[in-house]
Amino acid sequence: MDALHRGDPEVAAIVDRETQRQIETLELIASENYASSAVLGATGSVFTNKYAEGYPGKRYYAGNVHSDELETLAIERAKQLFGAEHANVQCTSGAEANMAAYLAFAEPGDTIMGMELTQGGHLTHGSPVNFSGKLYHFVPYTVDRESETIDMDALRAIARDAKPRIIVAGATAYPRAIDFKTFGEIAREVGALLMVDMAHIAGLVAGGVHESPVPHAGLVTSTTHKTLRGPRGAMALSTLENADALDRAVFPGTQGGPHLHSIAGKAVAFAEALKPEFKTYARQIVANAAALAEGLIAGGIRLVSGGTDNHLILVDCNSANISGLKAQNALQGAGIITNRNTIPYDERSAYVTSGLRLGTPALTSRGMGPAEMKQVASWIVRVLRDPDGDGLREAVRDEVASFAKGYPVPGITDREA
Ligand code: DSN
Repeated sequence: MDALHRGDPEVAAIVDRETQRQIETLELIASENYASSAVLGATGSVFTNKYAEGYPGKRYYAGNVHSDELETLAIERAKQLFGAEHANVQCTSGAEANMAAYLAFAEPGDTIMGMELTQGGHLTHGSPVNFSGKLYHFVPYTVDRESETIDMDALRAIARDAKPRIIVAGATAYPRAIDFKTFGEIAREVGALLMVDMAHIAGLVAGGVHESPVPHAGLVTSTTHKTLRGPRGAMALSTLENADALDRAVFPGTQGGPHLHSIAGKAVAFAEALKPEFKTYARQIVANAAALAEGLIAGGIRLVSGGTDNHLILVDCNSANISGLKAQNALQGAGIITNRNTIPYDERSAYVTSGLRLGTPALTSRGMGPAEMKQVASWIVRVLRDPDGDGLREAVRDEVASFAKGYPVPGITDREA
């Protein structure tokens, strides 16, 4: 029996139930993944005990000799992985990384361009209910109604007109490749800083299957727990020119003591992503998304933009005559975990939505390939076509559970006791 079970059986029992859920269900939330045992081990290490305000070599507390070693290692690995001149690995979340970015490079009230949340952007890209939309003058850009992709000519016209201080590229529900080179050209033309939030695709960038934003952007923010398979947390990369402003905006600008335990997990994840196997993993995520998309289309389901170039798919639930909310809940009943999402120009509310977002990073981490994606697509189509079907969800849930148990879960079924 481990220390948690001995010390707090009540919490241990909840953790055990969650562990079982993660084993028995199919995790298709595009932003979730399974961290390795090594990442979990580092994240659960004694670094959770330490305060270390400041940066390596310039701390405000004593006892940081090993914190300095750890953070320096994480920084060097992040720079190597993404070919960046500078890395800040202290950001505790993607939202805080973005907050630091705006604090560093804009004044309250300044104009910033970002992709509208309901079209695939992020809360911190200017949503009126978020600090970003309250403190800064965000000018949104959208996708084209027909192609449902970003129209770079339209974006250029908005940028020329708005003359933003910052242009934010990056999305949470955009199934297509993002043209960072053209974003960079537009930003230079209008005198803006290009900031890329690559949280969703960081693992694809690290694995070489999505264009890197680093050569085109003055600043890149990212979470570390999505396609990158690290611990829950974030980071920011920048040019040398922007390094000091970024670091000051992270600490002391927006954060206090860094989460060193999370930085330990990030260092491990960066090393894992530097291995050749990670390139194979990233390629497999994309191939799996394409196979899942094919299976859904074959089942008569419409996908936003007609398909995918990356790790995610946005299903138009109108093609199954249900809402995103209903689709998400019916699939959950069948052991298939997804999240509802608005689709571009959605006529339903952001709570109900007409879309369903699916992603393949977590299933790929379990070793599944295109054949398994075809099976998953057929379950999804069955449930979407008959979400209230008598006994259908229960029957699919049993099939899913016995199928899922055949695939190891990194960090769970391979963890040493
Ligand atoms: N919650 C994240 C996602 O699911 O995309 C974004 O912060």
